[in-house]
Amino acid sequence: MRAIHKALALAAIAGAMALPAMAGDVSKADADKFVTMCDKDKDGMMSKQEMMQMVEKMFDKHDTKKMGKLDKKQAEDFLKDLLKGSG
Ligand SMILES: [Ca+2]
Repeated sequence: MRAIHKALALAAIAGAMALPAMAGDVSKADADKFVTMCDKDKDGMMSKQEMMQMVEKMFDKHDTKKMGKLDKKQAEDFLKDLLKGSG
């Protein structure tokens, strides 16, 4: 189940990055911000583990009913939050 959860989160990220309507133009600055946000060990790079931890934290923040899932509105806010780079 854990692996499926991570795969879904990865898919959400990939979708957020790929969807122009959601992401607009993902600029270098956006990428820099995203990497910096995820980069817990400050090596200047975003590992898969670092990204997943950040995504899980963000997911949990929007999973206000603690159901382990997001409805469409929550998912929208989740994606916006991810791309905004706050967390
Ligand atoms: Ca890192």
